Amino acid sequence: MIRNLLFLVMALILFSGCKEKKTPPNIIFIMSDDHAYQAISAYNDDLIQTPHIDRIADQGMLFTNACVTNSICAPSRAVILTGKHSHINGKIDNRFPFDTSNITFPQILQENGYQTALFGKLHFGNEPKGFDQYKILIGQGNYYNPDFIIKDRGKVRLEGYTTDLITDMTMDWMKEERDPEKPYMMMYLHKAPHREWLPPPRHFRKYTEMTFPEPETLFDDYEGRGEAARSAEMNLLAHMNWAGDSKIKPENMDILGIPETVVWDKGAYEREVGRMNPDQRALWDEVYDPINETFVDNYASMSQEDLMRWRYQRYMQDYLGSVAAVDDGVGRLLDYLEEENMMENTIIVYTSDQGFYLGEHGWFDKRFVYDESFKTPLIVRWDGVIKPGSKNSQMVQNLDFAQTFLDAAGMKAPEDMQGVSLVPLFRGEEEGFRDAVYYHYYEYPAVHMVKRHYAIVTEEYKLAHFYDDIDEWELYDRKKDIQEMKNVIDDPGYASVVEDLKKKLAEMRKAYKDSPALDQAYIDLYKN
Ligand code: SGN
Ligand code: CA
Repeated sequence: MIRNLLFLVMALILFSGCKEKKTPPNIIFIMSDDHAYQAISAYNDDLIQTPHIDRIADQGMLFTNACVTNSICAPSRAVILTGKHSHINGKIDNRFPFDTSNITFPQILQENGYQTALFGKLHFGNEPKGFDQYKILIGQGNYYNPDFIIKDRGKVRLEGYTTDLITDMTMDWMKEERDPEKPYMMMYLHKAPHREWLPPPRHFRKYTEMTFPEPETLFDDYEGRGEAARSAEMNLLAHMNWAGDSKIKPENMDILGIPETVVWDKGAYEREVGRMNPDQRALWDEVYDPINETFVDNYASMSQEDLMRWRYQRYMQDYLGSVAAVDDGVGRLLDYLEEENMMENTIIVYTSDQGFYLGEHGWFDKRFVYDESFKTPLIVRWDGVIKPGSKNSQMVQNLDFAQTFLDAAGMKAPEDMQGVSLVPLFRGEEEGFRDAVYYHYYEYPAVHMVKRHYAIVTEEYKLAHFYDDIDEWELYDRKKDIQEMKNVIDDPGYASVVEDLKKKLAEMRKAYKDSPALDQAYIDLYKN
């Protein structure tokens, strides 16, 4: 009897011991490139249905105010991996390679027993550290028949549609290379829906036959805003490529006498559409030739306004067809995880490297601190921790991922990381979360000509300073002017708000170790 009791007590102690030492969670980080939250039905169902991405939201948490620190591809990725702002990790723009002496969260996870892998677009100009396996696109990558760099194998060309290929390699790794003895952290990183927006053949017809609602600000004349908005080159009518983006064949541009928007307008078409194999090309021509023919027939009778509307529709058709393929891929991965009972103790994140303009303010692209590019989708599922179907409106940033994952894995983050762990938010504890975020964009002069600016954003206001070859401040009242159409910096009614925010912004710059001297150093980088 006593022996039995002793056995029971021992078993209980052992059992509770096991419970204490929980296995760190697996982490699946899904990120697409330039995926606007407006094009995810969990956020907005006016444009597209994304049933699979929405599944993550149904079972997890939808962040309605997630944002980035610097709205452009490679810098955003560097912020995510290092947990540090661009001015600290050094990756301020897409031009210069990532400094691999930075410590990244995958390196820390790997050193502490995680199996790590990365598939898809990285865009760093070099190969990543801290991964047991990786297959990365070269630079921006291509939509069809892409070249990849595979760890320890070098460059290979793959045949097929890139979004599907990235999903295939992710699934293959899950099935064949994953070590069941270790927790894993896997990054599944789509190139889509980045420019030039080429959908897969299965979505050609559906999306090109659709007509999409126009944003209210499609014809913004930038009058109520600043010089930076007026001088940016992101307008659908003025700056989008006719061949490269709208898929008008170069020879049809010649017939109609339409000049190239930029010198690489036709080149971008050749680079992408020209890459297709004969079978892919035949399917493409079947759908895109008639679009071209109708355009050639109608062009002479179209007003500038008609052309703007036409370009918006063309843009949405290809962009959303590309998004649909991402959603298909997410669905395949979720199905697999569900079928194999692998959802337990697994964090699944869906996000984008930044937001994107889908015709708002007449624009495409990103870069600005204005909402559509500053905000980014973020949806997280973590069974047993996150309440299914929950929403969170805190101002979380891509800066927070590194500390979040280290925290979830029970590891201490390096002192110099600058984000905040989101794990308490996952648990529903929102008390005392930050009340303002810092933003800083650098890539100027460069494609799209968006001027350098830094900003402070609170729930109520957005104060931005555009500098370098300009010195302009802008203030937006986020509650009263959701579309950010009126810069109220000179409105006397906001004088005390401006004063207060300028003070807070200066404090924030100091706290994050940013400074006028650094701004100047990064300007000088462009002069050498
Ligand atoms: C390319 C694109 C731009 C885009 C940048 C950055 N032109 O230059 O439109 O802003 O990349 O994109 S393209 O026609 O060559 O694609 S990012 O996502 O890599 O930051
Ligand atoms: Ca991007």
